[in-house]
Order: sequence, then C-alpha cells, then structure tokens
Amino acid sequence: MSLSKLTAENQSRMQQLYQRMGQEHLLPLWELLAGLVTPEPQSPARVYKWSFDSMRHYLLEAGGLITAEQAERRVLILENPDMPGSSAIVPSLYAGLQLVLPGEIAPSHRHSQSALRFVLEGEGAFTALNGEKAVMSQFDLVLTPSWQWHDHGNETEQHMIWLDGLDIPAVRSFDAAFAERLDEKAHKETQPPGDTLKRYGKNMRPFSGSAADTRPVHQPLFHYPYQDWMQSLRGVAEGSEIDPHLGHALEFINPATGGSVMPIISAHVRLLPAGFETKTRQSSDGSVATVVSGHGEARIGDKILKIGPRDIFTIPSWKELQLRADSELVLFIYSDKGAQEKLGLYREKCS
Ligand code: GTQ
Repeated sequence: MSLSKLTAENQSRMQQLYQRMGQEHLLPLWELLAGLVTPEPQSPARVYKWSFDSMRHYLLEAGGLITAEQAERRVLILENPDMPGSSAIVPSLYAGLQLVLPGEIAPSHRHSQSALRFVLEGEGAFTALNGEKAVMSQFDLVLTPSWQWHDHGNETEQHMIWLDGLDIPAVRSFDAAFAERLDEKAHKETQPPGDTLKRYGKNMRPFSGSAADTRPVHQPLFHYPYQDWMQSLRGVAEGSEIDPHLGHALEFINPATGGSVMPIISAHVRLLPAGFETKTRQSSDGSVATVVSGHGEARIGDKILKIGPRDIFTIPSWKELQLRADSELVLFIYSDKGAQEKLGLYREKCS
C-alpha cells in the first residue's frame, strides 16, 4: 500500500504515527503485507556454485594450521553470498566442507540439529554414531540424526573430505538448538563397525525388542554406501523409462517411516544419461546439489551454471530448474523437503 492514496493531511499524520509507534517496536502491516505474503516464494538465496578444487585448497591450508580436536570440527562453511551472517546456504539449511586428517579425532558431541555427510574425497575414515563406526568410502551417505552422539576419526594414511548438510538454520528458526559435549574424546565402542548395516540394511531388523535390536526404532539406518545406491540407480537407469523433469531419481529413505532420511532433511540422487536435458521444474524446497560424476549445465532461474565433479551449488526454492548432461551426470541433492511435506507446505510445478 502506498500512502499516496491518503489525503495530504492524513499522510503527514500517518508518518508521525509511524515515527511514534516505531519507538515501541510496532509496524504498519499495510506497508509490509505484500512482501510478507507473496504469491510465490521470493528466495533471498542466490543461485551460486562453489568449485571443489578451490574449497579443497583452503581447507587443506586450514588443516596445516588447526587440528580437528582444536577446532572441534574443522569445517569451511558455504554461506550463501546473499545471506551474509546467516551461515546458511539456503534459508533453512547449512552446508560445510569437513576435513579429517590421518590420526585425527573430531571429538564426540550431540546436538538437536540433524546432519548428513556425503563423502567427496578419501577412503576409510569413519563417523561413529553412538559408538558404532561407519567406515566411509567416496560418495557414501552417512547420517548423524538429532541427539545421537557422534565423533569422526581417521585411522588411515589419507585425509578425508566430506560435505556436511545440516538443518542448523531451520532449528534456529524454531529456537530449539541444544548441544552437549561428551567428557571422553571419543564415545566408547558399542558395536563393531558395520553392525547396523548387517542388522538393518537389508529390509530386516533384529527380532523386535530383543537385546540385538540396538538402534532407535524411529531411525535405524545411518549408512547408505555408494556401492549400494549407485547399483540401484544404475539398475533403474538401465531398465526404466526416464522422467522428463527429473531424469532417473531415487530418494534415500528412513525405513522406519518410508519418508525422508531425517525429519527436516531429504536426500536423493539422480542420473541423467549423456545428452539428456530435463524439462523445467520448480519445487518449494531449498536444495543443495553436488556432482558425483559427469559434466553438464544447470539453468536455475535466470542463471546458467557449468557443473562438473564435486562442484556444490544451490537450487533455491521455486527457481525454474533445467538440467542438461553433456556426459552421464550423477547428482546428489539434499533439501528441506522432509520438513515442508510434514508441515503441508511442499509444492512443485512441472512445465
Ligand atoms: O560434524 O558434528 O559442519 O556439529 C557443523 C556442525 C559439522 C559435526 C558441521 C557440526 C558438525
């Protein structure tokens, strides 16, 4: 609304009113409504791409200056350039690039924020969840769900770098952030490495309620190895018709619910055969994507990004997305779709 609809006298009185009530932190909705209740999302996040080589260079330099233990977590935050001070990559989500050097331990803690790790470089380092190590390979997905103890370690000769995806900004918006540090450096080992995959990884579980039923009922799995998800995605790509808007796409699920991997964060992978171009699609979830393999182009709103291996880029809410694969393109994407679906907010539009 513009004050020009009012008489000159009322305009001037209104200005004075704003001045006085503003001192008591009261604002006129009629000036702000159009910006608050928009016909569709007007994301404050910029479409932006970080190149892996550049991030890796800075991260390794930091690795020579501070240990994982000193830092608690040695991570470079990918902050959206249009959201300075937010530590957010899109409004609800956080992204970081974490380095664990040979022999290091990032000490055990737990927090209300949920996290995923997607390995970009290295082999054999681990995340331990409640004392069970998930030994990781490149492009594995590992979860550290809300309020579960986790430490990271590396008993190999090579460093490991992974993408951290957390719901820090979403949890902050609810003012529901809690965290605790464990007194010992690392949680004591509770299960042998890989135990959960054996017990829960093949659509089975230990007899319910037995002593062998070690994982929380609501979140049994936490390791989704590359070998497994790629085999499924490859199988789908070889045997099924392709979705014109998505390419071949498989979502990681929490087997306890059939829904998103964690309450707020969803994750999925896509495969686009060489030469394939998707039709335009919009979705209301804010997304972070990384390239597992291949080269191509992402048109996101009015931006065009050239994308290649291990680049990380944003797909803000409701931006028109069109992907083109110059060679076979495999992407890993996480977003806040899990939360939006639960809250009845999620929408998509295909054209
Ligand atoms: O590894 O627990 O990038 O707590 C940010 C916060 C990683 C972690 C981050 C964290 C972690």
